[in-house]
Amino acid sequence: MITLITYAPAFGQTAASPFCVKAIWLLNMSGLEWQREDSMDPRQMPKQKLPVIRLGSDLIHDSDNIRAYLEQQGADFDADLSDMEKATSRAFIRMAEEHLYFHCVLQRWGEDTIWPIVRDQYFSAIPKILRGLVTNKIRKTCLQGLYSQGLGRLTPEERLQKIEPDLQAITTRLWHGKFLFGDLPTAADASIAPMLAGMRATPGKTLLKTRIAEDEILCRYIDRAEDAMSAPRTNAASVSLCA
Ligand SMILES: N[C@@H](CCC(=O)N[C@@H](CS)C(=O)NCC(=O)O)C(=O)O
Repeated sequence: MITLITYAPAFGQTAASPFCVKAIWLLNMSGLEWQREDSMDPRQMPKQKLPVIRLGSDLIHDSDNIRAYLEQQGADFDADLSDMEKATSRAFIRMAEEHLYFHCVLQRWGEDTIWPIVRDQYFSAIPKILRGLVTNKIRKTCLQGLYSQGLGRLTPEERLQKIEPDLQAITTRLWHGKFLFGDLPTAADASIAPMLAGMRATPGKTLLKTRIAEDEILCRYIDRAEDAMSAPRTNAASVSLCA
């Protein structure tokens, strides 16, 4: 049995991290049997990050490696896609995970009015009296990383300007179907939709959250993706997905 080690649910999302939501959705789409184990502490994990799957004594880290493992087991998330679409799908996944993700992190960790709410949700296991001290260090390291990456140097207004063409690209694809590549969810949806959902679910009020929450096309897409991928597929459904 596959065990997914994932962050716990947060802010109405099935997991605090969009990468964990991606792994959950891929597992559900695969039709394989799996169970979840929640953790808020990735320090014992191979790269000190989640998600990870456990198979007996083996640990597979990184949602992309988890996808590859599920594909080795017979899942085909992009069965109906042409080679050209698969190439575009790969670029969309990178856009989600190497760009949209950092907007999501900055929205939660970088904005002084939002951070205390996020901190108390993520780090509730740390006694309140120590929480500020311990988490200030973690927050500082996170924000230093985003400063080096570059996005952390931008104001929320500048960040919104930077993400806008990505949101437009997603919207353009959605003119052609319910999901990014037609009427069935594919691997790209399991990466893009959790990022957008995470932005919309972030507590408080931010420019980015408002941008997503007021966009009817994106909101309907997030809801559709959650409906389609939140529940495990029966074998019959997964066979047709993987056919
Ligand atoms: N490339 C990895 C990214 C996973 C990732 O960044 N996980 C974050 C949460 S969203 C994490 O566990 N961070 C812990 C840390 O950096 O200390 C994947 O696709 O699984």
